[in-house]
Formats: sequence, structure tokens, C-alpha cells
Amino acid sequence: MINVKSLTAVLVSALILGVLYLCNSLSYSRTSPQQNITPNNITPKNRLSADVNAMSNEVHLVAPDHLQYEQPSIVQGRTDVVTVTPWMAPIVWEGIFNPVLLDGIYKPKNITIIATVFAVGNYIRFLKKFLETAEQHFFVGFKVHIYVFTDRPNEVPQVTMASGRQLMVRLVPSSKRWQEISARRMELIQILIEEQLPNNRNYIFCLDVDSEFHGRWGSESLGGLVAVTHPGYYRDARSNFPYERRPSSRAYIAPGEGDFYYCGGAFGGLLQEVHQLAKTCRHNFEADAKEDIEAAWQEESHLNRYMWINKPSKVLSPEYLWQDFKPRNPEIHIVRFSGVVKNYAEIRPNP
Ligand code: 5GW
Ligand code: MN
Repeated sequence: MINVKSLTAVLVSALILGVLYLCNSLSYSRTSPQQNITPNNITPKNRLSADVNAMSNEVHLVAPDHLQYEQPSIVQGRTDVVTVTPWMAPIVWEGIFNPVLLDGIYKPKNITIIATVFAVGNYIRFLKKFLETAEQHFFVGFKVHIYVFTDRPNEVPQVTMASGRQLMVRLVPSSKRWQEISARRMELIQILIEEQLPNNRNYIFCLDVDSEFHGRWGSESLGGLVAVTHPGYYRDARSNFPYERRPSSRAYIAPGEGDFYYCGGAFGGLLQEVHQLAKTCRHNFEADAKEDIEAAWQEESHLNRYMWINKPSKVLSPEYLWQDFKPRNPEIHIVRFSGVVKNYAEIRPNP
């Protein structure tokens, strides 16, 4: 005869065990979703939200569902240029990335791209073309906040911007000496980033105003710390780079040292990375100034020193800052951003 009491006990304990097992597998699937989902569950139509770890958005790239794009290859691609640094950072050239795939990855992240541009004194005349062409080529389809630092707020041009894109104007004092404007650039960038830091997943690019966009500058350029190789020196031996060569300067780079010569006219990255850069360059610039020393190319020299010690995680080819007067070399398949030819006597304040 079956004992009702013992049967109940067995059933209850089985139930408890079952519940315990379920709880356990649920919590397991939360921390490590991939291992707990049988292949049958992953059909293209029902990717589970558990597939994408909430944290993973921060540390690795999540591909959009069902995106069709050209098959990548590890044996065919550009052979005329180097696409990776010795410290394994990508060097971005036309033809090595897929813009559709990259936009598909970065758009859902809902990030904001901040751009800073200084238009002090006569340089305000460059702002209109800069803004108009940014509208056509710079992070199209993304949220973009452009901060203009100027002493002539009334002369900031009206440029129609797409939804999600905004212009912010910040007043800076006029100055006769460029060295003062230049010195304060890093300080103002540092202060701006400190205000923006609560959104530390966002990116910032600091750009020269005397330039125009001619081609896509987008999500392929995103990285922790991003530098652009200078169009004037990228084929040269490092002994010929115009680094600061006096050991008494904090921007000093010895002959035989240094990687590339980077532009002061374009750099960027994640907010906290560029904050560290701006803070360090400003500090070194001011400490040099106290000892009456000004680096050969001001903040560009300090930037080069910083980037030599703190290797950029992504390097942009000279496509990302060309110069209009310079004939294109064969490896330049597209010019994305380029400095205009300017009449120095006309635009610069007296030295
Ligand atoms: C720059 C050099 C000498 C005197 C004045 C300036 C200057 C630079 C200025 O009067 N106003 C100003 O807004 N700038 C900002 O600094 C612009 O954003 C400019 O693009 C940037 C760097 O100066 P550039 O563009 O003259 O430097 P290069 O090396 O690109 O010729
Ligand atoms: Mn410039």
C-alpha cells in the first residue's frame, strides 16, 4: 500500500528541487546567456535580448540583426598602405572598413558626437563652410553637438542643421596673440569635457575651423584615443618630424623616438581619454610657459608628445586632414576633411 504521507513528501521535495533548478538556470542565463541557450533557440528571427549582454555594449561591438554586407577577407584588401600600427591600433584608410556595418553597430548605441571648433578673430570667416560641409559629411544620421568658441558671437552664421544636430556658441575673450588663444584651447576643451563627463560614453573631436569636409567622416573614426597623421609628414623619416627638440621643453621628443607626426588640427576619442589629453597638454604648456619656453608648434608639439607616450587606439590616415594646396598622392583615394588655402597676412592678428 502506498503511504500517502511519503508520496506527498517525495512530490514536495521534487517540486522544491525543480524550482531551485529553474532559479539557478535563470540566474545563470543572465550572467552568461550564450552558454545556456540551445542552438535551436537562436533562429535568425528571434534573437533573445539575453543574447546581448547589457555590459557588452560598452566593451565590444554588437552587430545589428540580419544586416547584409560584403564578406570580409583576411587575404585581400589594400596593399599600398599600412593599416595597423606596431601597437595594433587600426590605421583608417578608404577601403578597409564597411561604413554600413559600422553605422549599424554604432547607431543603436545612441551616442552623441561632440565637436569643438575655435573661430576667434578673423577665423570666424571659415565657420560657415565648416558648418555647412559638416552637415553633409560629419557623422550624418548621428546626434552631433558642435561647440563653437568665438569672440564674435554675432557673426556666427545661420546654418540649417538636421534634427539631432545642434550648434552651441561659447564666448571666449579676444586676443592679439595667437599663443594665448592656442594656450587656452586645451583649457577650454578640458572644461567643456568636465561638464559633459556624466555622459562618458560619448565621443569628442577637436577640429580646426579653417577646413572643410569633402567626404564621409563617420563611425569608422570612433575610438578611445584618436589621432590623425599629418598630411605633410606621413611619408617622412621621424628624424625630420618637426617635434619639439629642446630637452628643456615638456614636449621634447628625442631623435630616434616618436611614431608618427600627428595633426594639432584634428584629434578626439572618448570623453575621458580626451580629457586626460587636454589636461596633460595644458599643464605641460603652462609649465613650459612659466620657464619662458614655447614648443615649436605649440599645442601640436604637446599633443605629439602625449600621443607618443599614450598610444592612440585608432590612427586616422591623412584622408582625415588633407591640405587643399597639396596635390593628392596615389594612396589618397578620398579626401574627407581638408585645410583651405588661407592668406595669413589677412586673417592672423599681428604677432
Ligand atoms: C592662428 C595662428 C596665428 C594667429 C592666429 C591664429 C588663430 C587660430 C586665430 O586667430 N583664431 C582662431 O580661431 N584660431 C583657431 O586655431 C582656428 O580654429 C584655427 O583653425 C586653429 C589653428 O590655427 P591655424 O589653422 O591657423 O593653424 P594651421 O597650422 O592649420 O595653419
Ligand atoms: Mn588650420
